Amino acid sequence: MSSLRGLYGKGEDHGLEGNFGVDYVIHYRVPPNEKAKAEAAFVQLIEALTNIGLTTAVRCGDKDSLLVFTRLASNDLLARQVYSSRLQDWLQGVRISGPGNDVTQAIRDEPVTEAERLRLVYLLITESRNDGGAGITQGHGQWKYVEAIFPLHNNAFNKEWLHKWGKKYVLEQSDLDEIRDKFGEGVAFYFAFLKDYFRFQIFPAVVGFSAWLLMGQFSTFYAICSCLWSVVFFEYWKRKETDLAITWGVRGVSKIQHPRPEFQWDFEMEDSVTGEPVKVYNPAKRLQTQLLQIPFAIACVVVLGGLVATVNSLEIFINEVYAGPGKKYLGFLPSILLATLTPTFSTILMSAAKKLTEKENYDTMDAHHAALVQKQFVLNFMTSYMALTFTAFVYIPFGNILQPFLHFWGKTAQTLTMSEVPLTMREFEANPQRIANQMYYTTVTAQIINTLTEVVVPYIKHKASVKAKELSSKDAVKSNDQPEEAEFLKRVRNQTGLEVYDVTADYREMVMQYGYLSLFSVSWPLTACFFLLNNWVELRSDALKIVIGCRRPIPWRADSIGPWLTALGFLSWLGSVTSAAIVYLCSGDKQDGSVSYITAGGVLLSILLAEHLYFAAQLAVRYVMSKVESPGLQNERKERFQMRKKLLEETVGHVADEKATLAAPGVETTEQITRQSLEEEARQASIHGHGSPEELFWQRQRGMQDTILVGRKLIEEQSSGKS
Ligand SMILES: [Ca+2]
Repeated sequence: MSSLRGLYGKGEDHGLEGNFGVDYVIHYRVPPNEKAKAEAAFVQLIEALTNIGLTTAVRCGDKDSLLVFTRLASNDLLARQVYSSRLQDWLQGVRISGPGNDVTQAIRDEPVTEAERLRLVYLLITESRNDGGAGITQGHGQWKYVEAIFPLHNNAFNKEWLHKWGKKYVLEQSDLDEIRDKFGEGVAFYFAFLKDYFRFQIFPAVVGFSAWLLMGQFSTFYAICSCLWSVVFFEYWKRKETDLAITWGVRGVSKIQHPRPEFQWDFEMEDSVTGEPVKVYNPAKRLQTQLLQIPFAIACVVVLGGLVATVNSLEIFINEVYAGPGKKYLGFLPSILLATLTPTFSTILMSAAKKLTEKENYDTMDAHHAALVQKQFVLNFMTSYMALTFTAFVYIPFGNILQPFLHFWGKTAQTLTMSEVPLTMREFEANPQRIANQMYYTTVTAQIINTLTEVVVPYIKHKASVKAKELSSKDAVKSNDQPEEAEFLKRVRNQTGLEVYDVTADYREMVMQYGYLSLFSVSWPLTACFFLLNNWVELRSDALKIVIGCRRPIPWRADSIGPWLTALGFLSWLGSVTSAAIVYLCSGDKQDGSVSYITAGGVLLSILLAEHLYFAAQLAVRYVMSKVESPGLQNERKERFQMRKKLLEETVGHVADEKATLAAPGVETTEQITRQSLEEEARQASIHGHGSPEELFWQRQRGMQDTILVGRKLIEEQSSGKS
């Protein structure tokens, strides 16, 4: 079979050499007071890795930790994994054509990408033993000392990526394909979405700019254009998403579910369709927990809504009514309150959301993730849009109902200043410009702050912590490194300290931005212009964030932007309602809150409400119906399952027979070092020279026993260095 590098397309060599061919690094913590336990678990770890066919090598990590390097022991194993995974994909309906019977040919026809290789190795490491993996679950149970399992950045590619995107104005499909090959479809879908979203924004930016010049705030023309735009964009993206999934050969992968290791089941039963044992958690119990979402949502509304109403009315009081002493400085008070209290409250609510989702105890990663995203969305919706909603729907049209609030603040101010003379107050009058100022803040100021906190701050923090570590442990760690490995090991230790890349956070940022555009941009039509600028930078700064601020993500596959599509659809729909309502309520001279006007508004709103309640009900029914499997669908599933099972048994059994003579590759490398083998090696070395640095790296520990011995020695040294 071709060499390891032969499996890849051209131009990949450099990256592999840069990382000595390491597939994954396992950061293994050895707490000084649990040394014996950690050592025993370390031995189990190396054994488990070796048994599934990985070669291991151990080096010293930073303080009280080891770095376990792993890579697939043989090309045959890689070929078998790739083939089996592609075959499964075909059987699951993800791939349109099967990989054929010849393993070597199949891989030659479609070279293995880095992302595919890394994903398969990750699955090998983490999948349960029943599924043929090592069952290593990071930080859980037996593996609680495993702090992280991550692939290493391909530096050559990263450099080129940043360089290329920095010079280009418009990104092409090939740019996305490259990301897909290196980081998997999960990340590639995000960049694909952002790229198209950016392109589409040119339209509202141009229309918005013209509307701002010619018509100002609250123009009906802009509202109509903006709504049409969001409908078109949403429908376009739905199609594009499917198209991309087909191009990348991942359509339907979201149906292949990965079991969640933390899932706790009540009992096992036989699946009525497949006859296989399935682990079941009582659905009634889950429903009970899910019902807690209602008080959660109410808590979000009360806490964040209350905060927004309080702080906003205070701000209105200070800026627009109050004319007493210290007005200049008091003006900052509401912003400070909002800036400190909002993150505090949302952190508390977010951790509640996480706990709640964990309690809901989903059996698959996707279900868990979707449930969490749903709650996050509610929370973000409140924190992002509350203040604007308040201004657009309370302050501008019905400013009068704020009087009691303003009165309250006035009294408070009077008490606080303890002055006998009544404080000077101005007559309150709602100012429609207020919403434009708020929009300016969210589109310009907040976006700049966001970019800084997203990329610059974490980078500086990381650099500082690296420096601090270097200063505190200058001695032991470095002196053990072989000179030719020192640079590499430094890089790896560096990466262990980086954050985990979370594509969800990036999606959330963009979806929330889409919400501002769709819900409120009618009150300040320049919105899209600034978002357009921001997103040109965002595409590049997010790339930079992955490269310098995060560990390389596990290259998961995806066939869409996942639960965010629903959020996008919801925001598009809501945008049509809010835009219409804002134009109606805020434009013209209808700001006096007269009775006839409010009745008219009430009528309009109730029509809208009824109409949209109908849509919501329709959606809900569709959702529920899609959960109930009809007999026809069940039959189809049964047939498919049987076909899959039969074909898998036939084909994989056949492949396994073919390879049986090669024996398990991991075990092969653990043979005892005999005199003959040493002599043979010396002979080989004298013929070929001493081999590449990559060979040397892996040959320092030849097999499982060596790695275990060296690891134990390192643990011993680290702890004796302490005492
Ligand atoms: Ca981002």
